[in-house]
Amino acid sequence: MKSAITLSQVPEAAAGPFVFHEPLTEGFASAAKHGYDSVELFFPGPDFITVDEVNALAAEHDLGIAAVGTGAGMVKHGLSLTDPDPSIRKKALDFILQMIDFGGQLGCPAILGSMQGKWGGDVSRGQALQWLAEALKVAGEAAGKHGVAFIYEPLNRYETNLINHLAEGAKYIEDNNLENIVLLADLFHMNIEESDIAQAIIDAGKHTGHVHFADSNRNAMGMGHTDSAPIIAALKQVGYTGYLSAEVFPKPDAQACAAQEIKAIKEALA
Ligand code: LER
Ligand code: MN
Repeated sequence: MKSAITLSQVPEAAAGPFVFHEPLTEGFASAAKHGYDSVELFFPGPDFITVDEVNALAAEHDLGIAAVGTGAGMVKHGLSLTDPDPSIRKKALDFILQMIDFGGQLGCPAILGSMQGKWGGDVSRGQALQWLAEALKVAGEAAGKHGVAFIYEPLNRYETNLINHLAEGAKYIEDNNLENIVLLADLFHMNIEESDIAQAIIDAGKHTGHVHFADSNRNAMGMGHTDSAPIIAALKQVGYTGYLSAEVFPKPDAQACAAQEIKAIKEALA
């Protein structure tokens, strides 16, 4: 398993669970200084910066790119894949496909979190899940052209009412024959929803493709009450070799958070 840390450039997400919000040159330098293997990028959209510029920063600091988020499509542009308005759903999918291409050119997957939306009002749960599956089919194919997967993230109940558990996500992928879609095990969401985080990872088996390594309070691991040992054992048991990514609040400050998280990752993997 490899370490990653989040760099956000989205002003609307200034209070979100991302460690470094300063200009990218500083964020990359800080990630490298703390000894991370890679960065996870949260950008306003696919045109924020060129692929060449990101590759140059990665090469300069000897960092990989773990993944790119798509959440700005929701927090900045109000787009979701399950919006009742078909034109919004189309814009949402277009945004995601552009982020898949952006990430794909960097050799990394894109993540679907908040842009999955919610069901309610005129939209039934079944209808929303059908729209989501149709979009995931297209996204999985588009990602496959770049030789990467597309990452779907079950969220806690306060952020979506679609899929809140890893096992539900695994069943949804299988029932809908979704190819090239992997699940994101965000330990913060799982702490709220799962009865046993490690067992949930074991039950989801091969489907986990990315991990947000957050403690129970969404601070750096070691600052809450999640026991990471059985979770790491479960990830090893299912053959997970991907990233443990610091999608956490920058508390008490970004530098101390980054230091605590890499210490926790190293200890957990030792
Ligand atoms: C995104 O990775 C996530 O975990 C969400 O909680 C952001 O809204
Ligand atoms: Mn997450």
